[in-house]
Amino acid sequence: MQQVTLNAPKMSCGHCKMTVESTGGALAGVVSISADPQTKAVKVSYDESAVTLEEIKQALAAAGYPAE
Ligand SMILES: [Cu+2]
Repeated sequence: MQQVTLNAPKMSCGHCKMTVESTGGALAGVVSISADPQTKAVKVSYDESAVTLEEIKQALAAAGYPAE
């Protein structure tokens, strides 16, 4: 299990939070995802044998929230 905190500066409200969390949560291998539009932090726990950090970042970017 890997745990990372990404920074997604385009999040600004609760709707952004829901979009980020549902996008990340839809990926196989993502165990938990918690986004905070105030701090712009996205905490992700994932199974590195099922999904890569790059795939998570790509999915978030495709949803409009690039994260590093
Ligand atoms: Cu928003």
